Amino acid sequence: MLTDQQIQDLNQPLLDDHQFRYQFLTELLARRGVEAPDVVQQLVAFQVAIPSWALGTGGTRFGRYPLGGEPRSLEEKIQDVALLNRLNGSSNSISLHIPWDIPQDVPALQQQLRESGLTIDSMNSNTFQDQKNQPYSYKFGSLSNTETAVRQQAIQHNIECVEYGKQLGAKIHTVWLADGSNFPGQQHLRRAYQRTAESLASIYEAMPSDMTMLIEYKPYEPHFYSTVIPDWGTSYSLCQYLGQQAQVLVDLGHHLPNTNIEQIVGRLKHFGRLGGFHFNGSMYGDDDLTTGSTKPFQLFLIFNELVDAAQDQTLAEAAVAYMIDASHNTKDPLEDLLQSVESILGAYAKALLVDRAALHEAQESNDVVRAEELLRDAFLTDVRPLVAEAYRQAGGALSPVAVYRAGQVREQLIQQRGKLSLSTGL
Ligand code: PSV
Ligand code: MN
Repeated sequence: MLTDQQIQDLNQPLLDDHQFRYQFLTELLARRGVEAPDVVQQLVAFQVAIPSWALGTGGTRFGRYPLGGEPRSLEEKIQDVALLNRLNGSSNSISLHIPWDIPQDVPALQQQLRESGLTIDSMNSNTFQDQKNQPYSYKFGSLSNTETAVRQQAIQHNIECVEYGKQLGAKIHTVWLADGSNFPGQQHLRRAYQRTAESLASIYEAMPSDMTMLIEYKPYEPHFYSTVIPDWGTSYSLCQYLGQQAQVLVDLGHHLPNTNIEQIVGRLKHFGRLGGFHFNGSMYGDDDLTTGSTKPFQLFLIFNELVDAAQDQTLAEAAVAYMIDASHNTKDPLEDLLQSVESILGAYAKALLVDRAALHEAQESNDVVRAEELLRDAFLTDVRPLVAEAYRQAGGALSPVAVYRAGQVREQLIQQRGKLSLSTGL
């Protein structure tokens, strides 16, 4: 499957054009006082984790149209992420969802990860589905359930994930709760929150001191009247209750239309509570579209906040774990993931071009037009040569999707794994 040499060979016909465009942009940016190689270096260092559940074809409740060659095991999922990482050099870790990805042979898995140059990013618990042979149902909630036994089962499941995480070297345990209600009066809203906080505290206590708990929020789905953790404020309050090892996770698709997500990012950075990010594209809700496909300007504004905070000496340095969280119903999942990473790197590159000193001056003097133009100027710059150069310097493909297609990867995967192979996930 696509050797490094093949990737380099497939780069050859694109190299001349790339060098011309990169050189031109380098000169253009130098006139503005921006060193292109510095930006490229930051792009090379930027890594976004791939979730194990995004490697197969996703579906909706109406149907699923698998395209074949999906990974049939955790080992094959790791192979797919390793391939993505060889193509773009930007995806050096994988997130696992338990029980979809229960490791069977931990030492063998560790070896495979080492050989592939990958690490485990986060462990994700699943109390949004009932599993076979599970004594209690999550129909009426998990960590917030009215029944102690159900809550205990959900807590135990989370602690099991923490244990797998410890074995595999994961430093993050992510909790997304589907808990909520469908009808007014169904759930006592305050008591459901209180039970959730107490359950989370039991999980928090089981974490080692170098592990972070990320608490993800989402306004609706699967419940349509109330969700126990619907917004960043609720996640933030739970983090405050739990302690320093708890952080808020922002999933781009988990906001109602027109929510100012960049402002949420700024607030959480201010409080030192932004711990993680799930990237995807959204038009209406949790749509799972390719990152940057519908609202590229919003993605840029989010990165603008992240870069601004990273460069602010008054803020404590705090790592943010970046991950893609999408389901691919229409496209080849691997192509979709390559496109997503490219959009993310592009938005990051543009945010790095913003003249922060000038922006600060414009903001302080209330020069609205100048401030907006400074952002537009960065956003409208074609940064694709910078992203391609970052891929090249990381030993990857100048155009990952083109090389993936030219190397006939999907065809080979179908041949190896079959037309009907199915991956675990949603
Ligand atoms: C829920 O919609 C979510 O965003 C959570 O991160 C889950 O872990 C993931 O999607 C997969 O269901
Ligand atoms: Mn998510």
